[in-house]
Amino acid sequence: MTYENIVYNVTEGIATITFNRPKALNALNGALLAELSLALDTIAADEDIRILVLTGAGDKSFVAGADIAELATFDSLKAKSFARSGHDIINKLQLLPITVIAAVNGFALGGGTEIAIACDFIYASTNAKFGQPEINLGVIPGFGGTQRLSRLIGTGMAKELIFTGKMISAEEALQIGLVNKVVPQENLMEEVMKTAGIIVSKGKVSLREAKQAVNKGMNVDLATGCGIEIDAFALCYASPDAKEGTAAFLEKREAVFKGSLK
Ligand code: CO8
Repeated sequence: MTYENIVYNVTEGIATITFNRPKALNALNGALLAELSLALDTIAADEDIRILVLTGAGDKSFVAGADIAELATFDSLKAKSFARSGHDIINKLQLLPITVIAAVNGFALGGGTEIAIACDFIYASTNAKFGQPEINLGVIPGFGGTQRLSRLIGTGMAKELIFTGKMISAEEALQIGLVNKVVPQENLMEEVMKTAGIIVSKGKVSLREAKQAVNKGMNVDLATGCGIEIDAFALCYASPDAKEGTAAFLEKREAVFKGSLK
């Protein structure tokens, strides 16, 4: 399948998906979501891909939400199936065993914020704007915003954003812990790739286990979460990377991690 609504690239183990409907500020229509889903399947099946970066085409928008022209045609049943398929795709994104970084280069509204917060972390350009404006359309977030946003920034902040529908700047998003870093737009991909370059040299298994331990631990009590960590720590020793990492330290050399996820 050729992609028309996203651009998909892989360079040296780093995949990039660029949402590519700049005339509609990269709004998510059904065709784009189907392509995103397919690209995520391709990435999940390719062990050579170590990192995924998501960004938007153009200099104005990451993703300006679901396509409102499509939303306008929904009835209740269609809304449910659309929201469910959106959740399936965003869960697929969150469950990837590799690191996923959102490079938010402009508007990340509605489904745009919801995609970004399903990534492992977000870097934003100074012109980025975040928000859950669904309330202005007479609906609510439908791609996980009521759940992931409150887990990430707390219920009070999440409710204020969802109830008011207001947009916040990248600086405000930094202050509330929604994004990790804010940089001028021309430096955004360079900064993301710098961090990706550090992560790409680590072991695949330890990265997967660290990601899963944090993600699963978010939804359980502390004791259960610590149990998840104990199992994940032990599982790291199923990979040769644990031997390599410790030996490299003791031999005063750089570790070369070659462990496989399969
Ligand atoms: N859908 C469709 N088209 C869009 C969207 C969108 N979300 N956003 C922008 N566009 C289009 C505009 O219609 C316009 O098209 P045209 O040039 O043909 O008129 C073009 O993009 C440029 O937009 P503007 O002229 O409006 O650009 P501005 O710089 O003036 O404004 C904004 C930029 C502030 C981003 C403005 O476009 C805007 O408010 N967009 C809508 C943002 C929004 O409300 N997003 C949330 C959508 S709802 C959602 O995401 C829910 C997800 C889960 C749904 C599950 C439910 C079942």
